[in-house]
Amino acid sequence: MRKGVTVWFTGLSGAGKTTISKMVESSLRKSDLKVEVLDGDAVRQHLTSDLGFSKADRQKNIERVAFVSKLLARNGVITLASFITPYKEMRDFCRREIGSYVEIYVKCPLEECIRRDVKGLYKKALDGEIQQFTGISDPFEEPDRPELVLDTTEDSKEICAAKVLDYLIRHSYISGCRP
Ligand code: ADX
Repeated sequence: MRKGVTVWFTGLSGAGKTTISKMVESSLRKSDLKVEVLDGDAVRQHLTSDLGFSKADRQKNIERVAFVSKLLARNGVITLASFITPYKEMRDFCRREIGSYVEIYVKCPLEECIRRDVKGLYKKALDGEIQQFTGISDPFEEPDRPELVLDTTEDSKEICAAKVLDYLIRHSYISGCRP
């Protein structure tokens, strides 16, 4: 059985984590690879709906996802996990716990995320309607040793997805893949 891997997308809300992971997912599926997507907004509606955004709750959120990712990896699945994962200690936990772990920093300046404001949450956070919002009233510690950095202000989503696939091929997680 092929070795599973967790591709962990970290970055600010609106940076492009979900968009890129969906593109990677579709390419992997076309190549008949076993793939699963775990995404912050969806996971928080189901697996972690009891949790909020305090540091302790974010920690629990990430711990549960890491646990599921580990089970999937054990069964040869490529898991694409998209979570802000704002604290270094959380990402270090994932790396230790999951083992087969590729960290991808989806980089986008805060000003650009605020400009995009896809979900309208930055406006609410800036207006004080949402507390503890990452980048506004809660920290985001930049990753210091990600396997890959994707800059979504420089590269298109297609190029970003291609860079992820290329990384997975070069490190023998997959043998090839159609874009
Ligand atoms: S994490 O910090 O625990 O990794 P996660 O990725 O699951 O966060 O959830 C982030 C998503 O929840 C955001 O993209 C946004 O849609 C929503 N959200 C709601 N409130 C907040 C908040 N206070 N901080 C960050 N994201 C929030």
